[in-house]
Amino acid sequence: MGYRIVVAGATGNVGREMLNILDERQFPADEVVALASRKSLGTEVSFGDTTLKTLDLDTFDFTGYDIAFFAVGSDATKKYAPIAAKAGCVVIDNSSLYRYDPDVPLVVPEVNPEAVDGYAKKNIIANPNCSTAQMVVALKPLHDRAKIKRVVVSTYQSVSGSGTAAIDELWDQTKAIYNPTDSKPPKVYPKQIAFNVIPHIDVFLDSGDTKEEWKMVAETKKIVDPSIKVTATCVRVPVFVGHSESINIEFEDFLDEDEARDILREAPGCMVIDKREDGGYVTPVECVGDFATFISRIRQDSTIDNGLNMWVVSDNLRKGAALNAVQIAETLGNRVLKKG
Ligand code: 11C
Repeated sequence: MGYRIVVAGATGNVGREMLNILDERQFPADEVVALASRKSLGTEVSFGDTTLKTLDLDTFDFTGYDIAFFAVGSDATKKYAPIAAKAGCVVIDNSSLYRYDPDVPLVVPEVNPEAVDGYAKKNIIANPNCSTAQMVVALKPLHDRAKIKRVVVSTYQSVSGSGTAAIDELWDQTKAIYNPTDSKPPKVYPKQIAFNVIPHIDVFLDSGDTKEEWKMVAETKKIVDPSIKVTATCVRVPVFVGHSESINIEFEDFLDEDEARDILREAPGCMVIDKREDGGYVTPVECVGDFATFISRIRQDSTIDNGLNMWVVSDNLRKGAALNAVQIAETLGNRVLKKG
C-alpha cells in the first residue's frame, strides 16, 4: 500500500514542480490530490500523463491522508497547516512560518536526514529557503572534514523566487526595452529588474540586513551547525530560474582545493563541474530542471590561512523548494512511515 498525498498550492510554480517531481521520482503514491485557493479552483494541473482538477483547500478534509505538501505562503499555511496536522497528515511546508520553531524540524535530506524523526511534535516539517538549501548541500561535506568557522556568501537570485508575477515583470520589462511605448512602472520589485541587479530581497530588518539574508544565517545554523558564522548579501538578478551563489569559507583546519573537489564529487546531491577553462563552470540556465547542486570555481582563498572560494548554482524551484520537499517525504517514508 502506498501513500495518500495532498499538494496544497498546486497551481503555483512550486506546487506544479512538486507534482512533476513526485511523478519523475515515482513516489509511491496511491492517490494524489491537488488543492488550490478558491480563486484558482477547478484549474487543471498536470501529474505525469494525467491531469488533476484542483479542489478547495478551504473545505478539504485531510483525514486519512499521509503527507500534505504545502506551497501556499505563510498566511494560508498559518490557517490550514494546523488543520491538516491535527487530522493526522504530516505537513511538509515550503513557507518560512515554522522554520525557526524549535518543535519543527528544518530538513535538507543530504545534510540532516535524522532531523525528520522529530516531526511528531507538531506533525510538521519545514522546507528551507531556496538560497539556504543549495548552500548547505555544498557546505556540509566540507564542514565534516575541516569544520567551517565562517561563511561570506553573495547570492544572484532568479526572479522565479518571487513567483509568477515576477517572471512576467522581467519578461515585460525586457520586451519594453526594445518597445519603450510598452514600458510600465515596476510592480513586483522596487526598481527595474530587466538588464539590472537589485541588492534587496524580502523586507529590511533593523540591522540593515534583509530578511532573506537573515534567513540564510538562521537556517544554516539550524540545519548544519549553530557555531557556523554566516554573513550574506542577497541580490536579485534578471534570470528566470536558477539561483547562484559566490561562497567564501573559512575553516578551522586547512583544506586543500583538490581535496575539497574530491569530497564534493562524492557528496550526495552535489555535482562538481570545475574545469579551469572557458565555460568550465555551471551557469543558472544549465541547471534548470536538474536535481543537482552544481559546484564550480573551487579555489584556495590565499588571503586567509584556511580559506576556500566556490560558485554554487541550483534550480531554485527544485532543490530550493519542490525537490527538497519530496526528498523530505522520501526520508520520512524510509525512516518512519515505511509504506509503499
Ligand atoms: C527568493 N528565496 O528567491 C526567495 C523565495 O522563504 O521560502 C523563497 C522565500 C522563502 O525570493
